[in-house]
Amino acid sequence: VNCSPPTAVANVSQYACQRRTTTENHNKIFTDVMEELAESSEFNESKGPCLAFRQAASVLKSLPSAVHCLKAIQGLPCLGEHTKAVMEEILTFGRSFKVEEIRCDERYQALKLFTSVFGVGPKTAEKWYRRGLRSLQEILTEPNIQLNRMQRAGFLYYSDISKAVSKAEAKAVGCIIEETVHWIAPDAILALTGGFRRGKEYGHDVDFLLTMPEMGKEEGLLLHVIDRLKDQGILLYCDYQGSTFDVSKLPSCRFEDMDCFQKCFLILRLEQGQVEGERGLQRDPGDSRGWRAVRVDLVAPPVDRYAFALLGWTGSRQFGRDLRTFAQKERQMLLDNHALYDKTKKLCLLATTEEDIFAHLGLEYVEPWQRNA
Ligand code: DGT
Ligand code: MG
Repeated sequence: VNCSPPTAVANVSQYACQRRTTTENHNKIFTDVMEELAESSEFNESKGPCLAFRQAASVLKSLPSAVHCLKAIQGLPCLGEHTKAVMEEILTFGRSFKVEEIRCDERYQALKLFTSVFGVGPKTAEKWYRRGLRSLQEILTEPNIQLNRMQRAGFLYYSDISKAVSKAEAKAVGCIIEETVHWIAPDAILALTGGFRRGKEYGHDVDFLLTMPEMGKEEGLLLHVIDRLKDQGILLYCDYQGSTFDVSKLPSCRFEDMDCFQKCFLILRLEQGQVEGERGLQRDPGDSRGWRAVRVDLVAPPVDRYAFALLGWTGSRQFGRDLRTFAQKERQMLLDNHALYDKTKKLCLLATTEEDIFAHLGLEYVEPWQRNA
């Protein structure tokens, strides 16, 4: 085995926003394990280890080739002793005993299952676990459990929503959204965001950003879109959140929080016939209904916030996290989905494109398909 480090390794940045990470992951055998360890740490509210595993996975995803021995990762940032021990185990035995132990853990299994339901976060999952519940069936038949509207939809469409959305399905959803939005407002600006903008083949939902070229005109837009989807008979679920955006409170700088733009979390009915390559096909012989439910997010910022929202909603989550950390630690700036604030100059920097934001931060531009950190 050739153990010399890849030449590029010497200057891998600790920040994902200074690395280029495509969907081609040469180190999946390590990163899958690390992401499971991160998830398990998250369930145990161990924030430090959770972040460390996510950062390590992210660095490995950016490497141009597979790691075959520990020597090859010498000098790489964000790989701590714990991570290296896990990698050594995988290199020696082809598996991680630590992660296999976690996979067998009753609590981990239950929390993973419960949080796979739309509308169920770690807190609710933990509450159900403590009440002795272990399966989805037990939750549905437990008389004292009050599900909210989102969770009821989550259970109702569970088998569809827990199935990955393909690129072809995302494209079909894009056609529906585009037609709907432009029927209402021909000059509306619409963009695909999230994982599919980064070129991913599969996703858990389809994310879009929409706005109007004239400030303020975006205000009633989402409600119109929702009405129109309802009229078409394809709106299975809708959670609309009005804007709580307040320019005078910029920047909010609550990193992990949701932004304040008007948005809606939807479940749409997608006809199989509308999906390219699926026309006339019946994928699953047991499923003859010819449609599936798909999770769709729509976010509508005012146009002067569009670039920040686009950058934030394109992700990946880790890429966004590192952009904000880089801004703060290296540039004394605060970045979120709404704005970029220069603490030294005490002013908000304007941007109409993502390129503007990278330039303000003194970063080389990273294309969406290189942000799969
Ligand atoms: P997936 O699972 O295939 O849909 O992957 P993504 O990357 O599309 O993830 P998704 O749909 O959960 O969110 C799209 C991006 O939007 C994500 O990369 C980061 C951003 N985002 C979504 N929700 C939040 C949030 O609550 N806080 C912050 N800071 N960012 C968020
Ligand atoms: Mg997504």
